[in-house]
Amino acid sequence: MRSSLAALTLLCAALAGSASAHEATKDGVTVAHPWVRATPGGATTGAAYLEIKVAEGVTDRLVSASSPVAGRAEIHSHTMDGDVMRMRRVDGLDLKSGSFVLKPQGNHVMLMDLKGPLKEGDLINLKLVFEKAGAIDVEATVEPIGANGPHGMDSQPTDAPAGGGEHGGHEHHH
Ligand SMILES: [Cu+2]
Repeated sequence: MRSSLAALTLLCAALAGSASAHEATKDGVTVAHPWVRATPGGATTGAAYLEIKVAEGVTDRLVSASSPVAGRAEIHSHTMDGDVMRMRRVDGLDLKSGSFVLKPQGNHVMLMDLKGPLKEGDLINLKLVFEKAGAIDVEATVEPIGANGPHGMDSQPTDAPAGGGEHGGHEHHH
């Protein structure tokens, strides 16, 4: 684990130092630090997380997402239903100036109908479509199963059982 975190840190430094699309800005909307969780073999869904930074005086709306690794992608939010965390599909996320972090236990992009497992250390393409800024393409890093943040930040183990099924084991509602 320690060596893989080091590798990710190196990877991140390499990405930051290159012209790769690990972070991309268009019309005042920046998509930063996109990452996904690695998936156990056989999983058909995964989740992508990222930060959206919106410049002063700009409003926009995230309306859809897609990735070549997934048959389709949906924007999901988390809500508490009593003690049960549920996620549900939303039509979009309204954005105004500031920082919006899509993260575990929060809003996320759900990757559905995965064409294969997401492997730690890989990079996957992720396209986010905004109402005004249009499509922004980035490369998301694949972080370990159960990671809580990109590049080993905040990656202390969660309460979820090891390999706890797809997507943290909470219930899916559609
Ligand atoms: Cu979800």
